[in-house]
Amino acid sequence: MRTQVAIVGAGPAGLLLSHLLHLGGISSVIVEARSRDYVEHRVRAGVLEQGTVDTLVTCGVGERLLREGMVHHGIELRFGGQRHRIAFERLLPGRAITVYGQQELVKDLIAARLEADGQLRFEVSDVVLAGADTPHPEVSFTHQSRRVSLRADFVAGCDGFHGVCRDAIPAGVLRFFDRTYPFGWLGVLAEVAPSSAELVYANNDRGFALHSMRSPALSRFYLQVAPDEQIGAWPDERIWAELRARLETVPDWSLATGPVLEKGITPMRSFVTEPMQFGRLFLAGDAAHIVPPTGAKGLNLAVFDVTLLAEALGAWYAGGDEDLLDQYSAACLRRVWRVQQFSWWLTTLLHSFGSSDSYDRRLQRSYLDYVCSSDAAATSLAENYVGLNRR
Ligand code: FAS
Ligand code: PHB
Repeated sequence: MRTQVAIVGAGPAGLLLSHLLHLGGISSVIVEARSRDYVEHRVRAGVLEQGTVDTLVTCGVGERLLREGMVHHGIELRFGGQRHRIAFERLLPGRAITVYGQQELVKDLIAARLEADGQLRFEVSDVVLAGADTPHPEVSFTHQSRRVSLRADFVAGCDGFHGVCRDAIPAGVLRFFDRTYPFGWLGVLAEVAPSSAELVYANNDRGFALHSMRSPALSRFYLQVAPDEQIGAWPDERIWAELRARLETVPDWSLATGPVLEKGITPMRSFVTEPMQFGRLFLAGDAAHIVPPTGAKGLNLAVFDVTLLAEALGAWYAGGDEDLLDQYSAACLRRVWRVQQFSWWLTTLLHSFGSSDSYDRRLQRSYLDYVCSSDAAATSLAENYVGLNRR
């Protein structure tokens, strides 16, 4: 097979990149390890920054997002028996977030690619990259029991944290920066109407809890749990009891419960690869960086990366301009590190790190009181949360 850009991974990064390249008249082939059904039903992120929504609408895949996405103009912080709303519309007029499940975005992107006769190969195995540092890189893989060699001008590594592209770069080229956290997140998808109109971030002595949602009939919750927690230790009854203990801490508010449709535990880590490129191989999204999901940034950062990569590849094909390709990694990393710092900071502010009577706990409470009493502090949180401007 021959294409202009070989893309490994059909998550948000790979799919959006392929769509953006198509709009620019550039051919691509996506190879994905999982089935189409699996990637379209993998429950993950839920919050889109303003800039992400603008990008998706502008490139023609935002129609259902605009119809079904829930636009929110604030979030609630809940701690010490009080609740405080961070009002985006007052602090940042015109800026908002949209709640829309990542799997819905994946469905929209796959539909758009297939409608445009996009080349997607699902359920591939044994993906191997060769020649990344030559003008003719190659991705070989097995699909439907046949070994295929895909030759391309460029390879986009959009295969997530556990993919193969990052490891295809020779040892000694990359530097890794990482941080692990002494807890994980237990995520729950439940068939129950949200008990809050907006997201609720709860800092509680028992641990962090988040009330999010997916639709007027579907709620999404997260509980801070031990890093080695097993989902088998969390029957539904225990999940609801713990969510109530951490969220029903303010007057006149109770949590509605319903059937649990899906539950799972996600490890928490911060991770950055520098640089994000090697020869004709470019890493984007989780293949290059991971943030703790507290700030709802992972998906949005993936969109930012591929927007820059599509622009850079477009300039190269249009006239051989290599500047944007050469600057890709540095341009992405400026935003990656801003998002890394915000995600680490919000995680550190909201999670319990052991004793509820410690110096760190007092620092958390002091900053939470400050965010709730200072527009300057609240605006800083808000502008990072809704997403800084796209450059
Ligand atoms: P993805 O991981 O989405 O996609 C990579 C794709 O590559 C996958 O489909 C994978 O099957 C495929 N792949 C991997 N290896 C391959 C190989 N060798 N060959 C071919 N294909 C291969 N972010 C938030 O903002 N909020 C959240 O609440 C949140 N929750 C998360 C929960 C979990 C369990 C995980 C793992 C991540 C979560 N994230 C969350 C982050 C997540 O949303 C990512 O940021 C987002 O999926 C990034 O998209 P991609 O970079 O496309 O990577
Ligand atoms: C989600 O709805 O999945 C979600 C929302 C906000 C976050 C993290 C996850 O900070």
